[in-house]
Amino acid sequence: MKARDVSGPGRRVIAYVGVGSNLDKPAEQVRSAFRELDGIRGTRCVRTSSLYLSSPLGPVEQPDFINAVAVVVTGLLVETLLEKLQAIEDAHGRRRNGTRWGPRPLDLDILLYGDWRMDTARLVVPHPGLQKRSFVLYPLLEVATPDLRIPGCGSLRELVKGCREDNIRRL
Ligand code: A4P
Ligand code: MG
Repeated sequence: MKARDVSGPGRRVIAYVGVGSNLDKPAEQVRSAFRELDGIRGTRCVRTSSLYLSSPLGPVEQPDFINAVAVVVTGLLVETLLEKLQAIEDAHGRRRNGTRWGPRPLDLDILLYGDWRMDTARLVVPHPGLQKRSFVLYPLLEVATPDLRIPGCGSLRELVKGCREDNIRRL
């Protein structure tokens, strides 16, 4: 892990949060998640992407997703931020029944947390799906500079070049 002390007073980190929903009025779920991100203690949601309609990725047959990316500035440690995101997912009726990649009213993933790299049982940052997923990279490109460094993967510009824009539609 590339550790940097963000616990001191006034320390702030820019984090990118992937937002996804494919149940119970997905577009509304995503818009309300943007507001709730801004309501997290010590955290501001400073930018949000457009919403994208995307075909489900993975082995489970399920409805199309609405995906987006939010930029937050936070004083929270990454583990605390994850807890807050999971509390928001729970408040949106997220059931954790062990089905990975199943349909969900709300999924909030920490895509990036500053320039951190970490790989623990609870958290992998950058999010492992980020590099290849069009429904993450294209909204990310809307809210970040193409020069953004994705730790361990090069620049956002390079990743987008290697990822076709099919299977998503900007709304
Ligand atoms: N976890 C580890 N790293 C992170 C991170 N960076 N951010 C852990 C958030 N959580 C992280 O997540 C399972 C566990 O991952 C958490 O308890 C946390 O400790 P989960 O949200 O409960 O389960 P999941 O989402 O089903 O699993 P996973 O592996 O996170 O799946 P993904 O990558 O979220 O993919 N198709 C389209 N078109 N759009 C989508 O948004 N999403 C998925 C789920 C599949 N297909 C999709 C989409
Ligand atoms: Mg997830």
